[in-house]
Amino acid sequence: MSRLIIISNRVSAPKDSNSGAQGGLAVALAAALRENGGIWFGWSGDVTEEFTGDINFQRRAGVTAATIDLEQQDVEEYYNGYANRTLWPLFHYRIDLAEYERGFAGGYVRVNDRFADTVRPLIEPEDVVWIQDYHMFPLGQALRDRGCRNRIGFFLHIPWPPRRLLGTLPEAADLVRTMFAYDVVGFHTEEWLESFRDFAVKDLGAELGEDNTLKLGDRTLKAIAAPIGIDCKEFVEGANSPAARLAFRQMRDSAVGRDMIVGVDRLDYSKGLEERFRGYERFLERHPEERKEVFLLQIAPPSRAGVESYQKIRTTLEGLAGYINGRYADVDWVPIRYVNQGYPRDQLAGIYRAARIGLVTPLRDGMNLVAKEYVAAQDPENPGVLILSNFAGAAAQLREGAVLINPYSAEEMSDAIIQALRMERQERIDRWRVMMDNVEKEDVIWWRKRFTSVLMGTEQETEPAE
Ligand code: GDG
Repeated sequence: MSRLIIISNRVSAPKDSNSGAQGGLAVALAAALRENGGIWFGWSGDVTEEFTGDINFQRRAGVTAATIDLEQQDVEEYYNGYANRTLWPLFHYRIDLAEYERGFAGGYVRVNDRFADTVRPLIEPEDVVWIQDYHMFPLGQALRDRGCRNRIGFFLHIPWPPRRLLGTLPEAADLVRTMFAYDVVGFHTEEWLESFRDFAVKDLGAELGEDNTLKLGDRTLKAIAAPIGIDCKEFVEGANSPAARLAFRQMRDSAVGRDMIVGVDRLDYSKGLEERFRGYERFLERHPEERKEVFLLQIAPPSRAGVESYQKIRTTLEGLAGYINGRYADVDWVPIRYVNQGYPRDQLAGIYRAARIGLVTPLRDGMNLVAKEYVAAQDPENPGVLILSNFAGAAAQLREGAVLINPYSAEEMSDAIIQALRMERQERIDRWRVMMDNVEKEDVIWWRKRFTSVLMGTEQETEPAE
């Protein structure tokens, strides 16, 4: 079996797989690397005065991590800049927030070149290179320019925007052209894949071949949909661990007979938290009889604090939670418990399990692993209900069992909450079963194998469920 060289912005190989708030990507990739062997390469998260290209190797929880430090200017232009102030908002359909600065674009290319220069000597001829996410679009081309002839794949963890939206990015054509350096490009859903294909064909003149291939000049790539999953087995075990049981009991005790609705999201405007609070407020307004019967626990660990729009969303949410609580709270009841910190995964699993409703309502999300974790954590005899945004990638797989909503509509959210609260146990079990079947089958190992088998050319087509 070939070694995997995984390259992503940050190497978040866990120091201890059960600590703190980890991104979905981190959890998924550490599991993949433990299976295959190889190296995970990326930025350390540290800043150095002058870039040296020195690599720091560490063995962490069964994964070899190789990291480099970047300069402050790199962090501003590449990470806070192009990645998180240009690409992230644009790819989440927020052109109103996207900033198109030449300095950001230049910094982005410079850092990708730095990655290429430092990782290139680590790549052996038989290795398969797998590049992750929107921070690294041009890295494949930069490696080719340095003589790398290995199989190189790229996976995008966020949505791919429709063609005319992407067209607002000044470097759009160049960015997509460089992606033809990859052998395989993966997306979570058919929808993101189609938008990519649309741009490649209509704006670049790529030719659509058989078997999902696209040809541009002398390069041919294969573009596939491979929805990411969670480590379901591990998560179910976690949900039954002593820490989870304790968290479950504490939550139930503190709920004093009330139904809990839970939301767990990185604090990010794409997660639709403002709309969620407004939808929940509409529910409180419409259903006074339910007011003291429920509460919303929103866990939202802060992220990307160096980007202004994230500071703004934080302030907005604090104001909104305060306003809703001020308007509806009583001496013995608070409608929203809004928490800005992360919890260990096992504890989180216990919290999911104690919740009668999982409220996952992003305005746009590549996949959304919280939806799957919520499903995996449920008690099969008495599961809760997942309310899921139609605009999360996860909706393509979980649509049969979840209560799907348009997150922009406070009315739909309010109706869905009442529907979930009143849902009979048997319907909850039936809905949960279909979702759990998918979460179990299309888990993170399935995802990794689906992508790497196509990349290594050893695939036995396992199409994702529609
Ligand atoms: C990107 C894409 C795609 C959150 N709070 C705590 C905590 N978390 C964990 C969750 C989950 C992860 O963070 C979040 O994953 P998501 O998938 O929901 O979202 P992003 O971070 O935006 O991830 C997304 C993903 O990449 C993978 O491709 O699904 O669409 O945006 O695992 O549990 N974990 C702990 N404590 C917390 O308080 N331990």
